[in-house]
Amino acid sequence: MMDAVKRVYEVARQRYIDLGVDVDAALERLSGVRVSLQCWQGDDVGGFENSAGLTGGGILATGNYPGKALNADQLRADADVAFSLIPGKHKFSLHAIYLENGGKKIDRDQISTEHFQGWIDWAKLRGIGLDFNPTYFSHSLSSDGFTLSSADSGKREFWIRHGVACREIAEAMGKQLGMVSVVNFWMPDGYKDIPVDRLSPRSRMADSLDRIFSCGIDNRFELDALESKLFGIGSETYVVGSHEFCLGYALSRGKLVCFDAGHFHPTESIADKLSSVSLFWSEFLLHVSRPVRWDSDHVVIWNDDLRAIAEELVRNDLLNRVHIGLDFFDATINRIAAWVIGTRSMLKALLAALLEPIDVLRDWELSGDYTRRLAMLEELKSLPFGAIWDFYCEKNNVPVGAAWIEEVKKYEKKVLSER
Ligand code: RNT
Ligand code: ZN
Repeated sequence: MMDAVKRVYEVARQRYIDLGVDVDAALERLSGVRVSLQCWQGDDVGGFENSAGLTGGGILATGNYPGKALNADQLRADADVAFSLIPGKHKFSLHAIYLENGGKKIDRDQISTEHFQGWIDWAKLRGIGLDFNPTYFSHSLSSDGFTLSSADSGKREFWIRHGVACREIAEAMGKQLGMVSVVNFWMPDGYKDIPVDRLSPRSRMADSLDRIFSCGIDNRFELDALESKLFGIGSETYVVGSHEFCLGYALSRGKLVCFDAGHFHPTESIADKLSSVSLFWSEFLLHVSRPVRWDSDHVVIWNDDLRAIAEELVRNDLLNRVHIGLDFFDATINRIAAWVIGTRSMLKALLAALLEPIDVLRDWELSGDYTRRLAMLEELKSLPFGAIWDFYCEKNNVPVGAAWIEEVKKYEKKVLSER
């Protein structure tokens, strides 16, 4: 261990201990958290079905930074670099379009575990978990903006078959990896302009989901979540899978809800939702993202929004009940760096929350001493957090501080620039 890192750590640790914080326990708890890195940051949500890339669905990756992954081997190699720069053991979240089809066209309702076996073997070797996402966008049968809620029963059946196939694949992943695989259902269905019938699409969507979930899947290995959204590009006025739809559906059917930080009104924070959810759900999923003026999916940074999410998870003891997924796709910067920045930020936010002297803060709140509460929350911000974080990185054999950037740059020069 680098002497300086250790020395500064010891001093910093004492500062936290003086406030009554158990630093060793905080580091121990952090090492048990698995963050799910979204595969789609690696290639701008393109996938390997064909070369068309992301089309439709109301989401958009902007930028043309060179060197994106063009096939599964490249994406795995890139993810390996990211994982080597992030402390701890984590998960990788795949979308159905990241199949390995051996050059043959396999439509979405025909996919099966064999098309993802390469991913499962890779994950197993590295001790990482896999999560899964059906892909309800970038397809000719979703180009009118409707999938599971389509009025066209043929289309709806196709997308139901897709959902069923995805759950079976995820169950196989979970079984082989010995770790539950969360399947997140996000459907872009919606109208650009004012509909006269808001009910029928929602009723068809609920029906389709019921059909998908009626297949017996072992919940020890696979869990389903529903991700709501306020609006998308092209679905500005009406989204079938709104917050209330997803909340009601999930609660009545025993499914998880997924909260994406960019899917609500710009001033609405998902942090405040977590305590309520914790009363009615045993587990839930997050899509940690960073909206900038809209659901822009910027790389997650350690800002107040992220801090608030982490604080709610820690203060309410939810780390064992939350599945933390990341969801951003920035194509203007090195994509591996994007993963590393976002995941390290998420972990930093969690560590900072774990280092709060929460008992004393709670006492002050209960006794009405809001002056002390606010004063302490401000003072905590300038404690020597960085020294604890650096120590954690070093302990986990990943670069301390900005040193990781050089690793990414080396890989960029050697590998990415040759693509
Ligand atoms: C879209 C949703 C969804 C996607 C991914 C690619 O608004 O956030 O989670 O970003 O499935
Ligand atoms: Zn999302």
